[in-house]
Amino acid sequence: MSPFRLTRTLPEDATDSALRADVLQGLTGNPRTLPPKWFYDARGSELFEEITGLPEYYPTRAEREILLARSREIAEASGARTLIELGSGSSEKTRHLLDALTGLHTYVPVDVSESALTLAGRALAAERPGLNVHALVDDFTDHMTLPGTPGPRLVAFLGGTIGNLLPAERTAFLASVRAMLAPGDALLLGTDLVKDEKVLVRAYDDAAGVTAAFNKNVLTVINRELGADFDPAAFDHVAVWDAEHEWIEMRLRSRDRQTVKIPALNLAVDFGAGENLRTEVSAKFRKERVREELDAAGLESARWWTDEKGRFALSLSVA
Ligand code: AVJ
Repeated sequence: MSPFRLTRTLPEDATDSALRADVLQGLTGNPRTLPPKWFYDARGSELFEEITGLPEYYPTRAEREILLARSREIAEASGARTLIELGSGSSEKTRHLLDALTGLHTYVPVDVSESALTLAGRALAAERPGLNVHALVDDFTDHMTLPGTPGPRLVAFLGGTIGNLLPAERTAFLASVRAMLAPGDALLLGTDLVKDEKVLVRAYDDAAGVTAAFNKNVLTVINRELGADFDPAAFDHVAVWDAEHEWIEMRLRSRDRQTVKIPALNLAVDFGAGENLRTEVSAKFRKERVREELDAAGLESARWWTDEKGRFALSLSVA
């Protein structure tokens, strides 16, 4: 049994005040929006796990294929003694990387979900004698404080979650990652790639309706946390491809005119019939754009791998 430590940088009530601020800002704006991070309560995380196994949702399988084939190369290129994983969740895909990183001293999973970190972190520490697991409860889109661990460091941001950030947020995020790195450290980034529109839309609007349930779950979160009276059945799940921005947009479309009350915010929100609430942007990338954005952040692209079908990419860039 190796050491397992958990540090909470995020104050206990940060989640609550951030949710209030996000809901207030997002539902009073035009168009109405909600940030995707609020999908992931226990039920939402369960639904996302289910999504990753759907026939239409290829990104998880494509990324796993790359990790399986390339973990050794990634390990050799980075020589990492510390692996920091942003948005680690269940740490499931990371196992291939952990197996390949033979000189690894410390694994730092970072997530806003303390329960996911404790579960995954304890299991890993038990399985891997000699590996220090130092979990961090933190919001990696804010400024992060990392424990002092030996370099070289490898920061992994997998799953294509960078696509949830809007372009300006992405620029700020990459700059903050760059600021955590010393010369010789590296970033391993997972990005979903631009492809046929039908394939993309199906991945976000599956036949079994799991993504629809995942999308509507954010309303349940707001009902529970802020005492709101959203009726999930009064909204339709919508997934559209925005060709100009090259992103998938998930929306909840109000079926009829309705007013939703949010007592904790002293707010009543009117929705017109057919009015959209944007709940997620999932940007898709091209190789040149990934390279440009990394470059602009002061990260030099070193390697680029895709799955056999060219649907998803992992890139390794160095500080
Ligand atoms: C977890 C952000 C990578 O954007 O594909 C899955 C979330 N949303 N189906 C994605 C998601 C709808 C997913 N990420």
